[in-house]
Amino acid sequence: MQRKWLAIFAVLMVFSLVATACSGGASPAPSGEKVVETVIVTVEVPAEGGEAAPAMGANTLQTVKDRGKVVCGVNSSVPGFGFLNEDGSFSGFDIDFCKALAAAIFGDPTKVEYRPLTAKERFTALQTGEIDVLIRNTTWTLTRDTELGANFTATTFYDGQGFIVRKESGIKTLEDLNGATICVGAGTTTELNLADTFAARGIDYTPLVFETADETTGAYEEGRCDAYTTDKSGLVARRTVMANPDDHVILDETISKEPLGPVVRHGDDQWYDIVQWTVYATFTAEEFGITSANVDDIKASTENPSVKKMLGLEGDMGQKLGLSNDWAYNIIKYVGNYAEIYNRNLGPDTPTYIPRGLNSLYTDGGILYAPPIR
Ligand SMILES: N[C@@H](CCC(=O)N[C@@H](CS)C(=O)NCC(=O)O)C(=O)O
Repeated sequence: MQRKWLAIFAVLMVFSLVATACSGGASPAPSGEKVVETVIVTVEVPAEGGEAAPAMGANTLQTVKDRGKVVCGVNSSVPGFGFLNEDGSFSGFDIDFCKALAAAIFGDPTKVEYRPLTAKERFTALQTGEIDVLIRNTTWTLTRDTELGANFTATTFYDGQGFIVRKESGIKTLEDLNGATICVGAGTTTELNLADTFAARGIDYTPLVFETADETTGAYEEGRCDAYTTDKSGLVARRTVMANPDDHVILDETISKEPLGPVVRHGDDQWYDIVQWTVYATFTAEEFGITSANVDDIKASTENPSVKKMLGLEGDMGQKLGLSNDWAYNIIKYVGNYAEIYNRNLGPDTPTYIPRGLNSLYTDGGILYAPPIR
């Protein structure tokens, strides 16, 4: 049957209070006003009723293989997570999962094209097929999972929203922020949580909304805001690039759940599986004590059937994903297990140190739990 598809661009929800990126200006919202997330999404609808629309690039794996690289939508301004270095390279925790995916597919972690995206641009880029996967401190929510055509794979980092203030302000609690001006990024869960939480607690505030972290924290550092709010990981990260990091303190309170992880488009289950099991391979390698340093020795000597399956010595696990059977070996060899990825970017020896907390394996008191590779 011939099918016609009509692509319509819909501004799903419009938040009128967003600053323009170019001007860097921002217009305050009247406190208490309902805030909705700003996203532009492409929706495919059948011109004549009937079957469901095929997803953009429904065979993403083939597209990626033909192209010879994965196009990964990332952040470029959050040190430790997604950051564009002066030499033009990207680094961070999210970046390492782009590399892990490339290692799983190509046996080569460098086969990635990084596409820096603002919070507001990211879902459109995913929808239109501009990127294969979004790995950019993106929170899994019901609305994004449904109306935005996004599918969230395994959570790589359990986070929550916090606030940073100047130490000299003496602000210690959210209630101390009554009457404050608060800097926040557009197109984020952050804006929504801020509005909901402050309304529910009767705290009066004025948001100043910007499209990039540089603009948002810049305005905060200039003293235009009393506080800057984002995911706590983002607060730790962005404090490291402030002029005087020690002048700022992150408040204890966490106002939301922000499960962050890689996102793919609706409609390509195989690709979803590949991205999800790439993450799970890093958890499982940590659980088994397999690292980039010992993976070759373990592969040569192991008698453990679970390890054999994971490393491609039996069971054809990779083939079931559409990959080669050394997919997980390549992830571990070239990028490392979850602990290696975490410590490289967020460990005690980094400027962006964040204690593992919830992001420990379930065997260590955290909530990272991978289903069995078998
Ligand atoms: N996890 C939240 C927030 C993600 C987010 O984009 N946060 C901002 C904080 S200002 C950011 O990372 N901005 C970096 C940039 O666009 O330069 C979400 O998914 O909405």
